[in-house]
Amino acid sequence: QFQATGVQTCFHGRHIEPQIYAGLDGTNWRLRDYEARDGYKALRKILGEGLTQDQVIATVKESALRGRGGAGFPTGLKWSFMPRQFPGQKYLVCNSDEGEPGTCKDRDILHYNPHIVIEGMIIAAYAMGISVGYNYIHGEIFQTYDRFEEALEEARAAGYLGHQILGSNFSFQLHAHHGFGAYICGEETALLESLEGKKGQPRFKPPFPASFGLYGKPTTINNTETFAAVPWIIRHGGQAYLECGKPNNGGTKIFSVSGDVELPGNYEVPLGTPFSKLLELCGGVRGGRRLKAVIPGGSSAPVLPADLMMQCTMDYDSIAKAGSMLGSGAVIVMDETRDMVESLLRLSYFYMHESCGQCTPCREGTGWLWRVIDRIQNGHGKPSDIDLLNSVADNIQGRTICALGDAAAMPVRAMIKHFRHEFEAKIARPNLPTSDGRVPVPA
Ligand code: L3W
Ligand code: SF4
Repeated sequence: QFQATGVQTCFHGRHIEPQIYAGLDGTNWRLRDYEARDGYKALRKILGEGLTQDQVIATVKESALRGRGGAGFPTGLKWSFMPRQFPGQKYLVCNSDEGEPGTCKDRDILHYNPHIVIEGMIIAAYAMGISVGYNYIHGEIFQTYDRFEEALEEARAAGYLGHQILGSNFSFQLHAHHGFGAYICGEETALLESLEGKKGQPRFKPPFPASFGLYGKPTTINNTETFAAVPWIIRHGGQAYLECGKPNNGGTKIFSVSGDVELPGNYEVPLGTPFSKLLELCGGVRGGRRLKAVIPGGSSAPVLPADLMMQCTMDYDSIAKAGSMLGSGAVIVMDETRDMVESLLRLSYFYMHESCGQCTPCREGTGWLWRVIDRIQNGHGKPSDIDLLNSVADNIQGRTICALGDAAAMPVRAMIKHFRHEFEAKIARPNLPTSDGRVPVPA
């Protein structure tokens, strides 16, 4: 059902062209098609005009591009962390291990427009003086992986990748690496461990990958969509990109809209677009029902009730102010028929299943959360269970090696904060039918 939808949006009184999805129909992904859409012109501009590393990084800083993988960290700032005069090997890594429930944008970028990621990575490597890069692609997408390998071959054959790119003194080797489908390998340090051939478990941070990354060497890791934004920024300038969005939130963003909407799909719109406008683009709530709640940034982001969400614009600052996160941009829409306890049960199962088991609060706590929610959902809940859930969440959040622990705890606290009455109702009337019509049999 999902379509790559480059939405042309009138915003701030101006038309904003989609920058990543423009003109894509699923067949025009090859090098010649990409070149016809101004592909590799940004790289040619840099090499032809002899732009310095500092100039490229300054342009990216000016654009206010923020990491599209979930954290929203300023990209230009991250690039400036890379030590210039480091005597050994430095690495560039693209995190295409998209696994966040609700998120399906990176696989579509790679599938519909692989060269835009390759060009973005070449420019990043140039800016940071890096000669080797990897794209770590989620293990459950096979056709897309093969297509990316083909695109790499095309770029090598055309002289965009490899030794002395386009006759310059700049060389960059880029390789694809297929993961194995574990959610935790999308965490940047687990990804590095996996890339090194080890079990994919997160490392303590600091040290950050910028100083101790792949094989212990300085490494810059960015999300697929982040790299895909770079060629447009270089061609049009940092200021133009910034102006597409809003201050501190430059450019367009791809939102994977799923759940109870008429037209689920990937929508590229300017950051700062009102949520109501995005909902309208998706055909509105399915079946003309009323909106109940939205998870605005992938399953790790706290849920927001409809009235709060309708006041938000789709950007990092507005969603954070409302008490959630823009995250990776997966917008999960829930209509009035959704059972919030049941939805939380599904989410908590995911985090229990995907915990790498390295730290006790996450390994044990995610299982506790799931079991307590399961008993409430299935008619065995006790009045004290709601406080127990909050207490377990408190004992996970901020006490683990990586953000998966927080991601498991935050949705629980938010669901209870906004929909406590639904938990209380299930506990008070344990034989309330579930959404599939089943009547739980209490103990
Ligand atoms: C050097 C410093 N580098 C921070 C770097 C750091 C990283 C980036 C952001 O989690 C979130 C998480 C998920 N010196 C630095 C520094 N850095 N300080 O900046 O770091 P951080 O720790 O804020 O975030 P993170 O560990 O990258 C990402 C949320 O995203 N999320 C995840 C979605 C999952 C996908 C997917 O499936 N692919 O996108 C969704 O909301 O919960 O909070 O590079 O090294 N002083
Ligand atoms: Fe592993 Fe969970 Fe600890 Fe992250 S928080 S390192 S997933 S056990």
